[in-house]
Amino acid sequence: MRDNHLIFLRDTHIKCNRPVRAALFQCPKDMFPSDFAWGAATAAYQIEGGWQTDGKGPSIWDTFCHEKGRVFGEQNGDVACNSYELWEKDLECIQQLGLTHYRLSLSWARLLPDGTTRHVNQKGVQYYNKVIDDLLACGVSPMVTLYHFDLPQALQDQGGWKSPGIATLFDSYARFCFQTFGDRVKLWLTINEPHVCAKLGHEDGIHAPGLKEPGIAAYLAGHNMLRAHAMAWHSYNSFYRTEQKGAVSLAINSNWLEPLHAGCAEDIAATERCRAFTLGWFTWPVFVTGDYPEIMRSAIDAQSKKLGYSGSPRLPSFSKDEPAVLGTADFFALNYYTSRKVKPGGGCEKTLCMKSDRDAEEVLDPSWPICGVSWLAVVPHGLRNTLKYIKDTFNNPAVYITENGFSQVGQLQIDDVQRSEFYKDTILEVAKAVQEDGVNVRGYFAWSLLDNFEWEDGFSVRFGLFHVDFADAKLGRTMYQSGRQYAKIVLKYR
Ligand code: PNW
Repeated sequence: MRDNHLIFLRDTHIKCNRPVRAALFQCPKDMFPSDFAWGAATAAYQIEGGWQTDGKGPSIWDTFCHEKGRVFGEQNGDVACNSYELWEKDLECIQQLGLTHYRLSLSWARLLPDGTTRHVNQKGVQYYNKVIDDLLACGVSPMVTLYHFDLPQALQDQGGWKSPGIATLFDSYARFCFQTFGDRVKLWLTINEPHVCAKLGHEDGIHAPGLKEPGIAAYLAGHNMLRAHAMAWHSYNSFYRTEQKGAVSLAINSNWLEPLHAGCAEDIAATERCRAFTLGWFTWPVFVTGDYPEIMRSAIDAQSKKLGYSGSPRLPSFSKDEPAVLGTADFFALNYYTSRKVKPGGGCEKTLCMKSDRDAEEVLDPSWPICGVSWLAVVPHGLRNTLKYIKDTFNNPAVYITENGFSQVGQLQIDDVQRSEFYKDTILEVAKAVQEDGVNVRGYFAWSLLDNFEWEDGFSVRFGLFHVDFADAKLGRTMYQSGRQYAKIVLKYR
């Protein structure tokens, strides 16, 4: 069994500063460290189905999808890939790819149906025990996300992420998971993409819980996510680390950002603001200062003043009486998909909202190809730039790329040439980041193992390395050409 989860914290002797060849397969085998994690990722709600099976409680995504008009084609994750019953099929896919690691998330409401440890659903525990044990038996290390967008509905009914009490409830859930699975799971992520969760769920209302409370709720929800994350990290650190010897972080999504016009002072300033309100929002507290970026706070305060807002501060402060948020990541987990050019503007002048707080508009460069979904411009070198930025800004942390991918929409193409090329091009950029920029990249996880429920886009957007035939009750999995390509890469470099 490859049991390399600990080495990454101490061992950084990657041979670097070598020029990288123009084509990935011309690069030598030791282009990546020998213990590099080659993985694919999924999330519980997107694949599991079994939404009411064996005592699972409802989550906010169950509720959201069952409301009219929320999701493309009124689709939902009731069945999805049915990984709850077909896990062994997923395991076969993982083995066909030759992965060293698999990133999955736990459904909080499957383990704790009402969100609290008062009632544990043993069937849920058994399910994840089997998944973890099967992976280890096949020599695959699990990376486990505790929270990937699917809050137990019972906790939403008590205020969800807007309620301060959510942090201690999350901490209890996290401790339960460390206690139950931590003997075998050595890589943990607390919360996936707090930025997407907070903004899409509480500002834009396009993700569950579907709240549209612009300029207020997202900052509050994000704040409580950071408090929850910090408490869970401290719990691990105090009670589990010595014995279990794992590592805990949170997954940060970030676009690569550049000023629309390279020399333009306004565009440069807008880019800085945009970065502060996206990547900075969750990384400054955890990695840099223990508080939000100064330009974020001052922009929000100025806007509150301008619009005569007199409620409590929209961007909360961290209390000195709670576990510190600074220093609560054992590695940097990056979800990277795309890039943007930035210029000032985009706000809704007269009303409170995040857009006018940040006064920065993201635009696409017409030279970037769009793949599948409209937001996903394909910019592989944006990943290298982001990795270099992380090295320089956060003091050279160990980095896992916990998600990266390319989607397909419309006509099904199993021979997905463009997506195959994408994986080669992108992983070449990772090699350059390692070799030429000396970034301590420890792993790469493709999003996603399977075509799955792509949130508000339902099943219309396919990110899988395996196609899933949702029209057939058997939900057969078929490897895409991009899956074969990724398997070739993994085989050469693992
Ligand atoms: C991530 N955006 O979400 C999630 O972690 C996955 O669950 C999801 O399937 C994947 O990316 C692909 O979308 C994102 O609007 C959602 O920029 C939205 C954005 C980015 C990432």
